[in-house]
Amino acid sequence: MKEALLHMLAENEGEFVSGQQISENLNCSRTAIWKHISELRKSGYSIEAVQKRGYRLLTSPDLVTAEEVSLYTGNGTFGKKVTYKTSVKSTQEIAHSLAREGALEGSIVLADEQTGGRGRLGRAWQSPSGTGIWMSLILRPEIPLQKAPQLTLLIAVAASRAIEKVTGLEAAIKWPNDLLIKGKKVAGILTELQAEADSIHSVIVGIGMNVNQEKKHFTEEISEIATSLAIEGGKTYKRAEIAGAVLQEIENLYRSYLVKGFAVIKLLWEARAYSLGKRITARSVTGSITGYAKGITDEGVLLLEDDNGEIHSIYSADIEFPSH
Ligand code: BTX
Repeated sequence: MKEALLHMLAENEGEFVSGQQISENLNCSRTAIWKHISELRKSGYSIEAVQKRGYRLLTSPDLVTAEEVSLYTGNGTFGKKVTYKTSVKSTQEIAHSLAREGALEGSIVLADEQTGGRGRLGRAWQSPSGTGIWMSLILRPEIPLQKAPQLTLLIAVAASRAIEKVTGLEAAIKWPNDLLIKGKKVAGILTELQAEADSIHSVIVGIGMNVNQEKKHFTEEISEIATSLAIEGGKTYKRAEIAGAVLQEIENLYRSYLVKGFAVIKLLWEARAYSLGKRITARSVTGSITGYAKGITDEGVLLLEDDNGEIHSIYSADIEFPSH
């Protein structure tokens, strides 16, 4: 009800919507409307109320609540079911238990702050409050287990396209899971599976995107390697708008992927790839190899040619750019 009310006000932004119109459309009493208006005001919405004219939305806060995100998900089904928390350890943890309880594909978990946000290999992901998008999305693709890495690449393409659509900024993809603007990390993707034998129950896709941080918000450890959309764009953005665009882009690419396969995604990925053709070092638990990044396979595996001309298939690694 609160969500529907906000939709009505947002659709008529700057215009008054009468109490009668609202109560007819939403089938509720004037008292109920007033209660929801008060709640929205408490969450930071500035809503003018004028007798005989009705209500008018003046400004909205930068929130990633279910109500806000639903304003930007269009006709898509991804992001229609939102679990929003002000502060959590990690949205991945919540999404994992929702997935085990049978949550539908496209359900998301969003938090304003994560106190134990995680990256790959147990690394930490800094997720301060009110600054970024910390989101986990539940997917249930009917694909063989070995194709799961393709999803990380699909999500990276979708997130990069969403950034470009909303901000005009170009974010390049560093294999497999980083988005970079001018060589600095603006977003990271963490793909985790719930699987048995070789069948996938669900894929929990974690997306962390730095939106409105200023340089001072980053700790010393990452201040030289991290950036945000606000730093690069020179202005702040509505996080819900970007989250909505990310979900719409993911859903479009994902639907096409399920029908047509990885070929189109591969082309889109290569067009945005940062590391292709460059000399790189792929570092993993089993050691490191230096050479030229030649491309990705149809499975989403990185091909690296070492100095002896031997081609290596890299399934999982961190990519570094050696200085010589
Ligand atoms: P990653 O392992 O590739 O990157 C982690 C590394 O990135 C850290 O070791 C640090 O150097 C750097 N880093 C940490 N925080 C930031 C930041 N805010 N901006 C830029 N660089 C940073 C990348 O893992 C995958 C991250 C996924 C995060 C999402 S947020 C929603 C979901 N919940 C959760 O706990 N994780 C995911």
